[in-house]
Formats: sequence, structure tokens, C-alpha cells
Amino acid sequence: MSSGTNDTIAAISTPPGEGGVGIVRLSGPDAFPIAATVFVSCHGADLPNAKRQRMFHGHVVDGAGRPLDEVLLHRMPGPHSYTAEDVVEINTHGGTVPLRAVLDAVLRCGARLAKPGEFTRRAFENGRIDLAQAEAVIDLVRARTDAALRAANAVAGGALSREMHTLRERLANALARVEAAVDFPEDDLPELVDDALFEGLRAAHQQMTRLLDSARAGRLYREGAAVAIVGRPNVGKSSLFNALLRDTRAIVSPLPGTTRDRIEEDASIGGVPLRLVDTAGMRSTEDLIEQAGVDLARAALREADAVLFVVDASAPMTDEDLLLAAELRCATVPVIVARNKADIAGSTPLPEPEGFSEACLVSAVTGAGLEALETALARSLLGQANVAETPMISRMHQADSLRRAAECVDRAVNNRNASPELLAFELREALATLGEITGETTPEDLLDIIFGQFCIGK
Ligand SMILES: Nc1nc2c(ncn2[C@@H]2O[C@H](COP(=O)(O)OP(=O)(O)OP(=O)(O)O)[C@@H](O)[C@H]2O)c(=O)[nH]1
Ligand SMILES: [Mg+2]
Repeated sequence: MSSGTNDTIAAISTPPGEGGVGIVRLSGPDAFPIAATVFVSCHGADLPNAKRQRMFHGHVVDGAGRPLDEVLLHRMPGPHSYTAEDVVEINTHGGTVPLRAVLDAVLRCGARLAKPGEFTRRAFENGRIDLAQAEAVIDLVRARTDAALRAANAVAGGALSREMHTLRERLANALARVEAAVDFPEDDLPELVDDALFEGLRAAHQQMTRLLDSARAGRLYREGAAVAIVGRPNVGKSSLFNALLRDTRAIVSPLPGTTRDRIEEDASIGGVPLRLVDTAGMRSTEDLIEQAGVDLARAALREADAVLFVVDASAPMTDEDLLLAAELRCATVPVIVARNKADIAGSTPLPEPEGFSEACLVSAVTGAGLEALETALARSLLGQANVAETPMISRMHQADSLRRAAECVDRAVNNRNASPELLAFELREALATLGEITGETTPEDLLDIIFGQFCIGK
């Protein structure tokens, strides 16, 4: 998708359905003339020639001059607009019919329907924001927790772009010296390619490693994590599921085998958006429906990013507990043992299953230990990442570029005796690879994929 910016694009920018207001957005060189053709001001204001940013009150009319909707029209001249082009936002009444009528009116007057993400792509192509900032715009729209919103805001505001800028500056300075060394006689080399240069490269490498450390947390904030709650029947999985949701979502009963389906709900723990999955109690059974539930529980286990293994701390371990524990010890994702029913476990709760790094004594009924369980879950999901620090890398392609650039710098640092030509090659490669994060060197087809993820009107 290449957005020839000679044309003027338009789209409905608010979600479908009823709302207080709806917005039709226009961007491009003819945004003001097109808007002026369909708009009649209540106060006779001259829309195309008005100075600076302004709001107008009036009506959008059809070809015969009949009013389609009463609107507020926001005129935003470039470059101080979302796309850096002339932009008009028409605030209509928030219903599908008025929005469509206003959109049709501007399309009839020469605007073209925008493709998904085309407004943001224009902001990127006009140099108002870089690729990292553009991608953070999607994260802002899709943020499911306050922590995810904070992380997206930081990147949209240019935090990652500034990091990339200092990194590239460090590497470009080193490259300039190495390239000069290529042109100098052999005996001048030590002055240019000296300790300070390698020190600088090591610092750049550390900066990249730090950023990479935040990638896991960044991905989790953005995509969320699936957490499967598993255990034998009757240990209190559904009770714990409800307690973590602070809601009664799943049926709880003293009868083993109550839950037969897979029940999912969104939650937020430690700022990480989670999809909690309650499952049927694991046991071998003759009951076909219950067996189908156990199969669903196994599928939930396979798809989970973390597992809450619930056991009953008030009763001895059963064979079912031990079988499941043996299976979970081989899991490739973090497993947290929730030793439930602490309220009736007495002063000496029974020993926990061995071989798990995180175990918490909780009561789904009284809520005791719930907070510690949530902290343990967030900690095992976020791993070593510094949770207090805002993560900046949140996408696989960003982490991949950073890793490849770091490898180039690593090779340069560990090859002190290599020729300056080889050093220059590694540094040039690192610079180009880092440019993929901010968009300078991102291939067109990758840009198409990235902006294609946006909705129409963004
Ligand atoms: N005292 C006490 N009882 C609990 C606790 N958690 C659950 N229970 C009780 O244990 C019984 C089983 O609870 P559920 O939440 O239905 O257990 P489950 O693991 O989902 O059971 P299945 O769906 O059959 O696999 C119910 O009677 C709950 O009230 C707890 O922390 N303390
Ligand atoms: Mg249940």
C-alpha cells in the first residue's frame, strides 16, 4: 500500500453502533474545498479561507442542498494535524445512518475511502511520527490495562525513538572513525580505532540488551497472557477463578465434577492483561461429557502462558494430584501452585507438591493469600524484566531487529584485531537493522502488514 498523498482520503473514525457523536475524518490537499462543498455554516463562515484551527457549526447537505445532519466541523490545517496534512473532522450525530450519509457526501465530492491505518501511515510518511510511534498508536487503542496504556503512551510520545536515536548516534560516530581509519595509512590506525571507540560500542551493546530485557514484559502488556487454572475435581478451581475475577462467573459446588466446560474471562493482574481459564477437574472418568471437559482442560493447558495448579491444602494429596503434578513439572511455561482451602487447613497445612518454584497458601473463600498469589503470577509471567521500568519493545519484529543489531555490535567488539573494513561492515549492518524499528529502513511489504492491522479511520 503506497499512500500517494496527492489525493484526499476520508473514513468514519468512530466505531460502529450508536454513540453521542460520530466522526468522519478527511485528510489531504482537498480536505478544505471538499468539506466546504458539503457544509453550510450557521453563521456564514468561510471554511476554506478561515485561519488556523477552528470549529464551525452548521449542516452537511446533499447535492440538492437538503440537510443530512447538523454537525460541528473541526478544521485543522497541516502540518499541525494528525497526518500533517490539511485535516477536517466532522462531528455528526453518532448513528450509522448520519455517519454514512456524511461519508457518502464527501466521497461524492472527490474524496477517496481511506484504507486501514492510512491516516496514521500518512503521519508516518509525512515525518510527523516514526514507525515505533505509529505502532504504539495501535497499542494505545487496544490497551487493556493502565500499565499497558502507560507503556504505549511512552512509546507514542517518542521514548523508544529517542533511545534509538542515541543508539544510532553512538554507532554512527564509531562508524565515522572506522571509515576514516580505512582511508588512513596503517600506522595512524591506533589513534582512530582506540579503546574509547570499543568502550562506546560496549555501552551501545548494553543499552540494546537492556531494551531487549523489556521485550517479554512489553509483549505481555500488549498481547496479554492466557492462564489456565487446573487441578483435580473439587479443589476449588472455580472458586479461585471467581475470587481472582472478583465476580461470580463459574458454578461452585461441593460435588466433584461440577465444571465440565472451559470458562474464560478477562482479568488484570499486576498490570498484565490476562485471560483466565477455568477448567474441568482432571480425573479419569466414564462420563462422556465430563471426559470432553477434561479434554478441553488439556487443550487449555497446552495453550497457556502460565498455569495455576490448584491443590487442596486441607486434604492429603491424591493419586490424581500426583499424576497431574508429574505432568506439570515438565511444563515449559511457569506453574504456580495454589494451595487452596487454607482456612480449613489448620495450623499445619499438608505438604505441597514438590518441584515447583512458586507455591502460595490461599483461601478462595476468605480471600487470604490472594494478593500474594497474584504477585507470584505476575512475577513468573514477567520473568526477570524490571517491572517498575516501562517496557518499550513490545513487538516481535522490533526485538528481532534489536537482537540482530546487537549481534553485529557484539562481533565488532569481540574482534578487536579485525580489519577496519570488517568493523565498518558490522557497524553499517547494525545501523541499518536499527532503522527497521523507527521505519527508515523498513521494507514496504512489512509497512503494509503493520499499517494493515489498524482499523479504517485510524
Ligand atoms: N473452606 C473452603 N472451601 C472451599 C474453598 N475453595 C473452594 N471451596 C469449596 O470446595 C468445593 C468445590 O469448589 P469448586 O470451586 O467448585 O471446585 P472445583 O475445583 O472447581 O471443582 P470441579 O469443577 O468439580 O472440578 C465447594 O464446596 C467450595 O465451596 C476454600 O478456600 N475454603
Ligand atoms: Mg469447577
